[in-house]
Amino acid sequence: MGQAHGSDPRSTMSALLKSLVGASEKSARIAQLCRQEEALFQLLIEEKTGTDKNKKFVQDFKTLADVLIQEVIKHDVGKEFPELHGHICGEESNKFENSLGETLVVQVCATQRDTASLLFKILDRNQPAAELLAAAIHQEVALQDAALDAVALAIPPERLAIWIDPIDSTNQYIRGQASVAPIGGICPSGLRSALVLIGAYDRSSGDPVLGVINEPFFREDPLTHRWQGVYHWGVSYQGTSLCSLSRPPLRPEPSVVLSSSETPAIQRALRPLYGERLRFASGAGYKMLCVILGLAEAYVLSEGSTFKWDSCAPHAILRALGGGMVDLEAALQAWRAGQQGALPELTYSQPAGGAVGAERWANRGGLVAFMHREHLEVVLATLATAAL
Ligand code: 2IP
Ligand code: CA
Repeated sequence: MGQAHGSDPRSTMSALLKSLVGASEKSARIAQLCRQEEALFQLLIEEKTGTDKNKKFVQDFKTLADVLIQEVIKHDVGKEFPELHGHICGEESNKFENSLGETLVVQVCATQRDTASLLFKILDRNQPAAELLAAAIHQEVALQDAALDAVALAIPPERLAIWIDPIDSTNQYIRGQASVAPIGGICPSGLRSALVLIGAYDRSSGDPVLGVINEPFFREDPLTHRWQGVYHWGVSYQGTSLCSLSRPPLRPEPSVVLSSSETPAIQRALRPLYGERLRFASGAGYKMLCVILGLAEAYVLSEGSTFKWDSCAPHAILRALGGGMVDLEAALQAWRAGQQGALPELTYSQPAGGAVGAERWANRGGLVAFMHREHLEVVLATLATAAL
């Protein structure tokens, strides 16, 4: 147990929740900084052409932003909770090769100066960029959140493990417009869908337990043009549910949110159910957030194109609000077999058999994120009889 938190397990657990929220806030600031500061934004959008294309590193600054954020979360949370060491994982590897062919390990160093000099090497001697990033990485984040302070929970951190998606919807993060008009409350594309996702799951059951979703690009201040973010959290553990949001109602005219690359067969099958309220949006985490906020009754995905780090945090929040996330293929199989009681939810501790690399952690059967069980049943009943 982290020494700083005394022996009361409830204070340890709320300290973990606070630590994850704090890490998401720092991550959001780094993400905002990379879009806001010219020295960093130029690196982010840089398209390599001609001979430069062969330079391995700089073309990957977008990946560096991801890796850095992931390392910051690992470092800050790991320092406070040594029992999580080796159990904080994410999408990215922290090894990089720079243009000189040196392999460098991206990490948070003991001091801001050391981090800046490591970044200086990684960033091909770009000092302004290295210093800006190092300052953001070593900045203290002070949370002022009475609701968070009031949380008392008893979940031993040594039973948990963590999935991080440092920036979900990377494409929109790099190229997304600052303001895209929402349709039915949902932004079809744009920066809004770039999110920081941090989820904790039970190491033995694989169930999602705790989730933090941070929206770094929630609103742009019209005067300063600076980004303002917002975060949401939820906990669901052994019958205890707590959330920063309240459960949205099931609307009489429900809507569904899909990936713009969802198959025509799924779109055809769902059209009669939703009519014009078939919505499209970028970002897997953002679509899950739309269900959490009650902007869509479901997010249906027929492909195995999301990963554990995409779904863990939103799934924990959905559960905290009485919703859930099922494996679409397995749920349809259960439904067709008449086993309609407990539908198979996604779990987070087991890699997919026979897969290699990132694929091991894909949600291979697709998914349905839902808030209301009765609505999930309507979706499954519709898809179970459709020609997919
Ligand atoms: C991606 C991102 C994509 C999503 C894909 C995720 O994560 O959220 O937007 O596809 O499933 O894995 P789509 O937008 O079609 O839903 P990342 O941006 O972190 O690679
Ligand atoms: Ca992702």
